[in-house]
Amino acid sequence: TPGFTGADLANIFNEASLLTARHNKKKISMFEVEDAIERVIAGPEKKSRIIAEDEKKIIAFHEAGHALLSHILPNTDPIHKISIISRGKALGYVITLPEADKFLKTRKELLDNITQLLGGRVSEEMTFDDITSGAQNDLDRSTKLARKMVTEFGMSPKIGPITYRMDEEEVFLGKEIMSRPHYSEEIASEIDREVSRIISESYAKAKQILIENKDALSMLANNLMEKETLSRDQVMKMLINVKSQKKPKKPESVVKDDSVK
Ligand code: NHX
Ligand code: ZN
Repeated sequence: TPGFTGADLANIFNEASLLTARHNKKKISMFEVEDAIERVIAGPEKKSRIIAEDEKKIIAFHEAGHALLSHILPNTDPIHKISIISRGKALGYVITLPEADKFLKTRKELLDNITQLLGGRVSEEMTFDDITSGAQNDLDRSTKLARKMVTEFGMSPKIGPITYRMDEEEVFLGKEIMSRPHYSEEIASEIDREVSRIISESYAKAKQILIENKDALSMLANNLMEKETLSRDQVMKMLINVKSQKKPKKPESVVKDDSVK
């Protein structure tokens, strides 16, 4: 659970103990902990939601799009699980988890993250003659990331290493609704154009990769329709012939013991 806070972990074990009691068991096992982790990340499972076969196909292709990009792109976290069983607000989801605690995100990681988020919509667009409202959360998250890269992380070559944020105090007081931003209309348009450029370039990249791997996309989606959830190992086996752009993993680095002087 790298990246989780202490509160997340407390929440997970609270959920796990409730699930254990519900299963009439006396000891929490990894089964309950796994389930609790997913509940905390994505909300409770909603098995009662009945999904028609044609929608199930859309959901499967959408999730397969995200998953295939996570597998291929060089700077994304590895896949933990893919599911088309509803959880919380989502009809389907891909969980990716970092391999270790990380405090920084590089420009390449942010761009690949945006590309992966757009992969669900791209897969829908490629596969069906239409697109759905379901991608709204993905679009929201990718747009927010792109805007942060431009206005907070100084990662747009056009805008440069400058931040364009609302005053912390004004945001805190909820005044940003009325107050004007502290920059000109020209800058505002330039920011909007940069955000739009990042999104359209990432979308094109996602599309190119998924078109090049159309067969793997269908294979993954069909497997998902059949099995409904796929674990990391199952995904790895299925995509063994799909070349990933990730660097091969280095052997475990030796942890230095700072208690030894
Ligand atoms: C609805 N939900 O609202 C239905 C129930 C495109 C296959 N009519 O992107 O489930 O359409 O990769 C947090 C998390 C809204 C807040 C997810 C707010 C999802 C989820 C809309 C899959 N998986 N979309 C996804 C999805 C939807 C939604 C959210 C949220 C779909 C997509 C929700
Ligand atoms: Zn999605």
